[in-house]
Amino acid sequence: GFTLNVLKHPEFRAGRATTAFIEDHPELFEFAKGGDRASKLLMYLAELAVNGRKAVGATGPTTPRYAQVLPPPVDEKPRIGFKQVLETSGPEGFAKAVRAHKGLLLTDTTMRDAHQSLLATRVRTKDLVTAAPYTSKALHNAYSLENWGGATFDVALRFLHECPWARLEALREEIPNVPFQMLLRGANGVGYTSYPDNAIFKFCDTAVKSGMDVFRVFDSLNYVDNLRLGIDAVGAAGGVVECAIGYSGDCTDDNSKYNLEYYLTLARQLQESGIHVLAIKDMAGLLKPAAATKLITALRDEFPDLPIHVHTHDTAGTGVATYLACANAGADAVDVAIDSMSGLTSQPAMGAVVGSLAGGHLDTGVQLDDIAPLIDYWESTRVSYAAFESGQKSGSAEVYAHEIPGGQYTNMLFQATQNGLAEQWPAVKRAYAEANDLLGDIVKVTPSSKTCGDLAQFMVTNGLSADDVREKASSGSLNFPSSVVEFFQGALGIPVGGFPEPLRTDVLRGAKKLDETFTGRPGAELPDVDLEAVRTTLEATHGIEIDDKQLMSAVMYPKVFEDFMAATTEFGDLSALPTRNFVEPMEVGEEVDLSFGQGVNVNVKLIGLGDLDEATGTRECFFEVNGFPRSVKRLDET
Ligand code: 3PY
Ligand code: ZN
Repeated sequence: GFTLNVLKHPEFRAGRATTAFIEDHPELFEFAKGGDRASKLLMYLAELAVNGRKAVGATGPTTPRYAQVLPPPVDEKPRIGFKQVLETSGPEGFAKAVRAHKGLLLTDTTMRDAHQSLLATRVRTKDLVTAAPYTSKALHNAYSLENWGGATFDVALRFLHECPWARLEALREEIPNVPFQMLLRGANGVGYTSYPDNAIFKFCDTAVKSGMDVFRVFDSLNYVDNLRLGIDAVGAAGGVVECAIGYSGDCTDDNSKYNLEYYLTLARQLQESGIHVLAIKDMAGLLKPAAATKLITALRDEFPDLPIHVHTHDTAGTGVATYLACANAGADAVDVAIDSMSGLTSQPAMGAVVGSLAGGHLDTGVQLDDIAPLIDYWESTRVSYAAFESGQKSGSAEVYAHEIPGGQYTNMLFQATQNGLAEQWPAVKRAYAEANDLLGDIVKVTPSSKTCGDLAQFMVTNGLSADDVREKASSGSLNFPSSVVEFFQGALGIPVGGFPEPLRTDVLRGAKKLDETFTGRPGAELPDVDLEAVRTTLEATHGIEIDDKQLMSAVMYPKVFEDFMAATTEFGDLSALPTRNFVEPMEVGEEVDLSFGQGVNVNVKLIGLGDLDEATGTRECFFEVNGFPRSVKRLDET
């Protein structure tokens, strides 16, 4: 560490130091309190300077220098929105108002799925909150803003070193009028595997208390028992239960196991479970316009009072056409992203949907002129996340064959490219389709999509065809990825139509897990977690009071939470750092302005890096802070 020596300050030495000195230089006062925010930030800058970008998990291209284009300030009071309907009439009243609304309603996914699909979920709270006041104005009449859940929870803690709950509360503070929406992985919460039931209940309750409104509940296999657990937990918390059916295959094909009858039967079961809204979750972008017309028309006819909300990804480029078909068939709401964060594996562009329906009976009520500043803001903000762009250049209708979900597609492409296996990418896509066949043609979304992706990579790496896999599995000579073994153990639940045999038995026998299987809902076999015991342990470890939010972070991600606590102890609150400097190590001679709010800015310049100290394994980083020399020692892990 280091300490600022106020006594060495030239003005102080010259005898001019009075209380006014501290008032004129609050940043120095900050620095003088050992363990303060600015000195911790210097430690983060030193970490990047010494060890590169690993703290943030960035491997893509160097971040260009580009100024953020800020949205205009908002000085009027927020207009009344659906959040107020929810507050006064509850989830049922909200559902009624949505059904009664004449135009097509929009959900803006920019703050969750769009950046999960395009930028590896890396968008920071700081950049979300900057857009918040203006978003609250331009989208005052939206169905919701999807801004939480899915992978954002994990990534915030793991890579952004920030608290997901603080994000939720900060956004709520700025946006009082539009409902917030999150993606809940049913019995898997915001994780990758079943949690004890009481953990899911407590998680939903805590989320509602922190400002969450609409919970889109899904299950990776559309397994109704898993879905019901999520439905019950959200219902008990007082949230809007928006239950999603994952869309697979093509419902115009009567011979497919995912035909119209499949969806209608599932929707009936969900309606009986007490949902407020039905969502069609087309996570890969497979729902073509004709199929959309058929599916939504049939659902609308059978469930006249149930709001229908459609989610797609624009992977093939058919998203807007699909949404227009959905709207015309009676869907109430669709998911779009601000144009500069849309398209490809993200959601279709908001402006395209708004423009297409403007002036007609389905007019969205959103004005293109109003969203223009958000398009500029996100276009400029996205530049600072260049290190997380996947490099995908165009959409492709190949998705109808491989069915890779949007977020996973960019993720796998990015990894293949970073690992120097870009030329294997076509083989991975083909293998993904074969892996899906081997697994029995499953619904593929987190975490079942990971199982399928792992099997595909395994096949490509080992040069195995589907037949090879079947043969070698029967002779017990394959060491399958653990996610594949767990899938066959029933750890995700039971897939539509059951498990494929003899592959299931072969895989389980090979892994010596034949007698370690789940028979129904996996979470039903887990004992409740003793939440108060976990809290007590955390309080003892960290020497602080642990609130429900921290408790639920730790229950969802025990190891990641510990790393997060260690990182915040070390680096503190990183929000004063511009995103470029959060991602990119400073170059020698480079300066950065840290803004601590209330006009307090601290200028930091990197002067140089010392030689490796063989004895301690550290390297000294020399900075100038507001012109004064400071140095920090950092363990060199390169
Ligand atoms: C997630 O689970 O994070 C998803 O986005 C699934 O579509
Ligand atoms: Zn999605």
